[in-house]
Amino acid sequence: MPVRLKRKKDNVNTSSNGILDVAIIGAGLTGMYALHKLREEGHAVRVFDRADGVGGTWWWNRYPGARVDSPGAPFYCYTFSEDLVAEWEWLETQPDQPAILSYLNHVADRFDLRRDIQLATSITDAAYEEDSGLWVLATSKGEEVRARYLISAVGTLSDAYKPAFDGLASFRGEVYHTGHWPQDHDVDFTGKRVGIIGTGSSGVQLIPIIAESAAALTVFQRTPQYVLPARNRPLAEELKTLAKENWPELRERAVATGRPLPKAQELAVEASQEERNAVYEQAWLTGGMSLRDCYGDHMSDPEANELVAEFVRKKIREAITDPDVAEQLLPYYIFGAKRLILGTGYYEAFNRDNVSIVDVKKAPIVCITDSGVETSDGFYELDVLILATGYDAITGGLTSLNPRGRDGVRLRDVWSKGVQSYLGLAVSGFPNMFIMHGPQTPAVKYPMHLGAELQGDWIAGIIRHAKNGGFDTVEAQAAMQPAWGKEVAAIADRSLYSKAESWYMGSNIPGKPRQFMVHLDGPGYHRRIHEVAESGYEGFEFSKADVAAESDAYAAAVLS
Ligand code: N01
Repeated sequence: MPVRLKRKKDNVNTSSNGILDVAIIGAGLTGMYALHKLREEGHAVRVFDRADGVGGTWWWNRYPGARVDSPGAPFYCYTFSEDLVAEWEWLETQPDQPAILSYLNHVADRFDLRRDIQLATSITDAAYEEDSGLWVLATSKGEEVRARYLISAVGTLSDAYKPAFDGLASFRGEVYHTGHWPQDHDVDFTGKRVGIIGTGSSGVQLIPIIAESAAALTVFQRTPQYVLPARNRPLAEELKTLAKENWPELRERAVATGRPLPKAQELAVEASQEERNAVYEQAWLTGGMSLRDCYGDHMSDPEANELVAEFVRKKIREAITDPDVAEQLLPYYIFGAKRLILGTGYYEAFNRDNVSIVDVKKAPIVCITDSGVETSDGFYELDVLILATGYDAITGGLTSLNPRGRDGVRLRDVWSKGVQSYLGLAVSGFPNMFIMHGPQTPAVKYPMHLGAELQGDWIAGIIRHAKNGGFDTVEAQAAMQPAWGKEVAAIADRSLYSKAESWYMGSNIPGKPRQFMVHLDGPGYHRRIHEVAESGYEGFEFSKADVAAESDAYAAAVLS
């Protein structure tokens, strides 16, 4: 049954014919901004989210210790409203999950977003209808929703990955995934034998906290990480003032350079050992991403990268009392190629008597039994098992919905050998569908909220362009996609980010095509999409719904 979306007094933006102008999936930071922007443009918009509250990743990731990493406060926020910047008070350099969620709730109230957000509602199917040029969505509530445009704002880290361990379902203790932490109760580790699989950002934040109360904590580590000290602390008054008083310039600089504050230009390879050590020590004390950012060549020159990598290894050796344990925690791959992690007391946790580490690269997990984890050289009895095993990153949120484009072609089939997109915003064969913070965009390498705003503005612009021209359908031309893929890959090849296994590459998910999914030049990306807009949206085809239906050969063409 189509949902009748009637114009209501309290809901001026819903359409009178029951058809939305825009349906947005996801009420996280991208979806919320898109709603705000598109509603300002006069569109009938509705956002759907499976969660019971707004906030996306910050709604789900409630595990103890969850807090933001780079760039942290006061820059981890929306930038479009100076009033919002002026009125919100960040208290810490790395705000924790409750603080970020309150901020996002404040934004939802401040801009009256909630009236157009439908929570606790999953989109279970999304299909493009050729004749009408509309997207037809099915919801978990049994509704059918029709919309001219579909925006995926499902998030880059929303599709929790649970490895298919044999016997996982048979475990009789408590099992949690960090990305689906219980909403309704605190998890009590007191006196329990806890096992955690995974030492990415989530595991690293959680481990020292569990260690404080668990009887025993066993960390199942596959790959050691470079964990930098977060050094979360109260946000200095000067920084608060600097941000509030100089907001337009800081925003402008962030748009132009990807950073609100200037980046170091000096090169590690050109500094003397003495100078470099002093700079590294200072950066280690300052915390956050200072160590990565204290020289300009860490992520481009392998020699500089090895210098900073060795400095971190030295710090790990110093932090851990048992040299055998330290040895297991030492990373020997490109520093920063896996996302860098900010920790608090992470390495020190391994000095506790109740914490032990198991190298599951050497002795892989064989199965989970009803009472614990069995590896190839031992059995670990547990009361609680935590999966800090990450996400089907960047694409998983959308491919798990698996929308159907023209001729019923599924996105997962189109992307089976790797992502194809134009500007990371649109996919040929999926007219009127736009993706925010998707693959082949700088989503995770650019200030998050600012990136969402620039993409949201761009999408609003192309929809306006179509509307003004009397067009119903906008579609990326298939011919533009290979060149875009090459452009993204070429930038990645010039950096060190693509030189290690990571979720940026899809290598954390068995069977996922290996492809560097992130556009590493954030400012360049935003200039590029701006130029496309200025050119009248070169590479997009605009048409009327009735002439938009394509030949039967279409499916074969996109799948070839
Ligand atoms: O996930 P991850 P995450 N057997 O993919 C291991 C953001 N974030 O949730 O490295 C054994 O990084 C896997 O091992 P390996 C941030 O962008 C931000 O921790 O693949 N182990 C790895 O150790 C982050 O990068 C914040 O060899 C298995 C771990 O599980 C992203 O989210 C906080 C395994 C997964 O690490 C994801 O972080 C939290 C298996 N079969 C998250 N499968 C902040 O803002 C996987 N692993 C601070």
